[in-house]
Amino acid sequence: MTTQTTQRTYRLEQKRRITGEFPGPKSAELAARRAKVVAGGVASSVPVYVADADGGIIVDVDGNSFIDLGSGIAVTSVGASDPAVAEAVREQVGHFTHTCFMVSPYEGYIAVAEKLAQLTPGDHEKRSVLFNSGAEAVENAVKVARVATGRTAVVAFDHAYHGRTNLTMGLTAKANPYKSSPAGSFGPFAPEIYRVPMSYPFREEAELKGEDAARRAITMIEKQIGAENVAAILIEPIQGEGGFIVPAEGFLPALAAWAKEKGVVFIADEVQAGFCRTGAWFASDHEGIVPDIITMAKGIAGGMPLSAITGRADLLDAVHPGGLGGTYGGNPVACAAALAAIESMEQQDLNARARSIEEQVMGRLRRLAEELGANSIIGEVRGRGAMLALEFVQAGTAATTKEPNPAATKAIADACLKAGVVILTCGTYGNVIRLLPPLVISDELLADALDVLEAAIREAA
Ligand code: PLZ
Repeated sequence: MTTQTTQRTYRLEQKRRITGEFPGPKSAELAARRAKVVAGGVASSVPVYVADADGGIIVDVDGNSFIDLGSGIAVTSVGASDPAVAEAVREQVGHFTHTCFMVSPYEGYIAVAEKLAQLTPGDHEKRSVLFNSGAEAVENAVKVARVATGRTAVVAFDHAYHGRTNLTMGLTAKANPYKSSPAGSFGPFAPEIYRVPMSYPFREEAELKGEDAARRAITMIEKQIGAENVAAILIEPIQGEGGFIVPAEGFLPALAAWAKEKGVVFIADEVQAGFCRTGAWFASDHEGIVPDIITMAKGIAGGMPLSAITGRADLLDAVHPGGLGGTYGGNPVACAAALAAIESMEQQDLNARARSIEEQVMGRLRRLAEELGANSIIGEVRGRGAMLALEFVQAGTAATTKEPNPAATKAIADACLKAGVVILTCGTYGNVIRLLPPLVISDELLADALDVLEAAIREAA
């Protein structure tokens, strides 16, 4: 297979460089200022403060250059300062920054909706609404499903992450830190949310087929809720915060078919997996799923805050005029950024680029896992496109109890950071390292980051 490299030129030198100690003096000064005014509930993964970012590089205020394997949690797929996005933003702010689409509308919003109708799965008639965050998109998908069906129950899955607002906290599976901790709870949570098991191939007792995992969930729904009461099932086609869990083949199609048969709205939360991340426009595309409603955010607008729901016209149009909206939803600057970011994705064929990243990373990590052997701390290497992960277990348990190893996971992420690679963890058990590089990262920089990661894993193993 050919290896697709990026043809772009970068504004910042694409090289990892740690100049002495970090956090350096300027980051330390900002940390001290922060401690006096920023709430402790907001945590940051790295102790350095950003001065600039471009391509696969983040430069801190003390002049250290880190390789970015997080993309600000899967946002800056086109890079953190894509020239086309930057230019579109500059152009738009020179005209108007805001009028509110609900007061005096503008073309950018419509152009984004046209693009979404074209890119999302299925060639049926579609409608879109734009918002600001992923959580807001999920909330609104549920609002639409409830009005359109006249039903109230919403089904979510184990290991799911859908946001931090009240409804989306309820939809999220993991208690600490999202819903509560020993310090207290953010509840009470919204009612009429039901949780069913996910297909998590690595952690199924026996090799459970996708259809069987779907049957397990469906049986539970029918028994405990009753299909006729279910407004929507909401699922991340590849789970993000929960651990980059790719369900067994056949799981998603079986759920979607059941939903269709029962008049249940099938909502795919593609906030993290969408927009070229998995080597396709949407993760739903890999199994030919056509969701009734799809939620999007993150990668959509090259770093500007924008989210969207796109779905069947009959569902979206069931809501009364004035029922959906918000002051900032579909902000004109964010819309201009989205149109530019999507054009960059098309022009640079970032779907192909994500598949090339998968080949390079998977090849190396699978070789490493094989070399370290079946009794090592690497439980599984998985993912699609540039949404890849390693799940770590206690040595010797990969084939049996698969005992999670959050300590090794943290040690590896810390070692990577020390060497100048920003890497994120995730997972219900905190034992997954996820790789989410900007899709415009160069092959050389990616290889350098993998050298660092590989050394850190060997050290921890
Ligand atoms: N749905 C699938 O991944 C956001 C959040 C990290 P917002 N994921 C990263 C954190 O600790 O807050 C996400 C997601 C999926 C919804 C959301 C929510 O998107 O833009 O953060 O609201």
